Amino acid sequence: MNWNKILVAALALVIGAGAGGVALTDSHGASSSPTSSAGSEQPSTGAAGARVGEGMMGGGEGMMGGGSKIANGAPGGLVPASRMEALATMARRTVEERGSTLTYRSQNVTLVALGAPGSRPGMYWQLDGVDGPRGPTVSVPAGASITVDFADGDPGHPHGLELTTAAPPYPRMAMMAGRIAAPGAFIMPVPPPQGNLWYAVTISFHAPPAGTYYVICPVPDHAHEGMWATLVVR
Ligand SMILES: [Cu+2]
Repeated sequence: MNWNKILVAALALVIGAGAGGVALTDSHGASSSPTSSAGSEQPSTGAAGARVGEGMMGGGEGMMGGGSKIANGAPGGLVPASRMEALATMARRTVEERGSTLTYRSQNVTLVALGAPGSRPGMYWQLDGVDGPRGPTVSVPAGASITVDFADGDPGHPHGLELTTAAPPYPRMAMMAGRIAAPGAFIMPVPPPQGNLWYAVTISFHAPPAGTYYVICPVPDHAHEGMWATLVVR
């Protein structure tokens, strides 16, 4: 299937039919297609999506349909902000934190990734309760099973997530740089919060081979403006 066309169409839906969608259509190319095996090993995201979303909006079955290899159930369920903040606090208590590096020793990694949840201005990730921009760095062991509990906590801005092979600095269309680093390591952008309810999506994937990867937001300009963090597989 034409992965890029589907992605661009879905992005346009989320972002609106404005300049962003047009620019994406103009700039996408065959070179940025993921490998044909992308998603073949990914676990059922329907069940995972329901973990955070608790089925409020049928978290696992998104606009792409249950059989999608890339969408991972976007858009996710609407979840109270307090619940996502509690998950982040819990994650921060269990991860080893040194400076802005968060180290997981276990093979089971649960990362809480919140899109610019309002505690500071600009485009940034908050991972396990630690704010970017351009950070923090998350370190996981090789072979880890990684679950990402994601939500957009940023009033007025859609956000998504991609684990990419492309290193910063990022162009405006960061999602067209590099490729998705592991099957399933992608979340289609979701709409901004509705009051105290945040759109949340959970994905699970296997850590890619040892190396350095980056967690970016695929919405145009966001990674360019600092919405990226580093994932080291050691
Ligand atoms: Cu974003």
